[in-house]
Amino acid sequence: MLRAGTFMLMVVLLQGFASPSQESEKEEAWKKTQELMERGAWGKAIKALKSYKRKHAETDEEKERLAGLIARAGGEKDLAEIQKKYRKNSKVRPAMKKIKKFIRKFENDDDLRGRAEEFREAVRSTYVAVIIDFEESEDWPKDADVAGLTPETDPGMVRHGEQAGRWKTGIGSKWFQVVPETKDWAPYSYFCFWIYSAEKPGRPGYIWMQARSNPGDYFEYVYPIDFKGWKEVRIEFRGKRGFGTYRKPQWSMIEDFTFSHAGETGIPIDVVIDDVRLEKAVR
Ligand SMILES: [Ca+2]
Repeated sequence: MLRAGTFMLMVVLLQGFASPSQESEKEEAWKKTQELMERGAWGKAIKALKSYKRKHAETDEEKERLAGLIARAGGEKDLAEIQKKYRKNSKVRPAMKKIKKFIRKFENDDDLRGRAEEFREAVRSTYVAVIIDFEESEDWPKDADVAGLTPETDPGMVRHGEQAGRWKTGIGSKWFQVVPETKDWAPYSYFCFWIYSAEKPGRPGYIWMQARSNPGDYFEYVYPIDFKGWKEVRIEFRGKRGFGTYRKPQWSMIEDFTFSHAGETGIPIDVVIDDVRLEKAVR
């Protein structure tokens, strides 16, 4: 009785011992993986997650959950690398290109996408000055209604932020005027915006733009609307095909900026404009 009882006790102990040992190995591996993730050692964390998945994932659900974690850790690693590289070399163009691709890849991950967008805006703010972005938070031109300028909120019709400006002519006045926060345009090289035209007009419509320093002193540019779809306009404002000059305007003291449509052609336009900005020349 004693012997049998001792054996039974040993079996129980062994059984009991074997299972928690595997359990603890699994727990240990998970703990290590978590630590790596918390430390932001994403390269090592990905390896640990893959190994954990291979050795310890039993159910399909668990495998799927781990595959999701591996993909996400990959995103963390990529984002950290993009930011690190930018901090090191301050090269705007490659950073913006990479972050754009990243945002597309992780568009359904609110956290990763959100942080990537924050980084993109921080980089952007080093070389961009907003003239008007047509956001709810902004001061809209006082004469927006009369000019037929209304908020466009369809995400597919917005290039930056949450809103764009839909400009449908033929309602009242032919122009709207923006008073930009940035008055000194001298450090900038480009005047840029996005424009969408629903229809390719038979005869092109025109947008006439005027940057005024003093009353009567202004820069002007005429832009034809002879296309369908989106276009990004980039005008090098001191270039050969840049703004024309009337009297003696100064880039260092721009008071206001006016968009007019059609000029004398009288052709109505229906366009969406967004992300009107100045850009510095950057690497
Ligand atoms: Ca916008």
